[in-house]
Amino acid sequence: MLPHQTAFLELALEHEVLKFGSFTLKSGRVSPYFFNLGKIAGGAGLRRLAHAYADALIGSGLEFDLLFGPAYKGIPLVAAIACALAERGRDVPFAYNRKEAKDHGEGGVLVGADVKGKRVIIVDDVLTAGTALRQSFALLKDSGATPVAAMTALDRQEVGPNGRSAVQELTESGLPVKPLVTVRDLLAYLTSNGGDASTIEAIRAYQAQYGVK
Ligand code: OMP
Repeated sequence: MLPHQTAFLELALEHEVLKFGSFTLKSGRVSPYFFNLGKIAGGAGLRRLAHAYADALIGSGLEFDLLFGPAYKGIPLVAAIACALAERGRDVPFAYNRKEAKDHGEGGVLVGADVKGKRVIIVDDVLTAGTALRQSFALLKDSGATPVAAMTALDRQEVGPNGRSAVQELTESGLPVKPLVTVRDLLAYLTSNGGDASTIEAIRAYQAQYGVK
């Protein structure tokens, strides 16, 4: 694992971003773990998180002009990542969306830097079936931007009801996904850092049922 991946998992466990138990997901699946990046809700934690994303973005070699944060969790993320990139000498504009269109003032659903004609990285928290990312992809394309990739903190590496991997489907539709970590990285980390054996086993069993092979 790369240093920023380990740093991110340490941060996530410290802030209880990862919870273990029994959770019903958007898909209706009952998962033994849940990932809630909203638990990082303070300056020091957010700064560490932003630097993990910045490391991953720089390490990816992707070329981009703008960061896009889908409402709501993507909004503080893009703002903080833009600050982290600025600390490294790269001034990157960012934009985000409103969930409901505004019909007065500046109007519309997009806020922040103009996305038109820009190569955009979509920054989000967690990917299960990719529904949220697909919506952002369509919104950006309709607004004249070129989404080049999505970066999420966690890829749960699940297959959809059709048995296909969400990441594979997104990649095929033109949106490669770069996660900070995958659920396999999480399992490896828990296994080598004294994670609870029954938790590890429950996540493994869940992955065997719903995960990519
Ligand atoms: P997809 O849009 O299906 O990729 O799922 C991402 C969304 O699922 C997130 O934006 C959350 O609303 C929710 N979610 C989590 O936040 N954490 C998880 O561990 C799992 C889910 C989920 O419901 O799949």
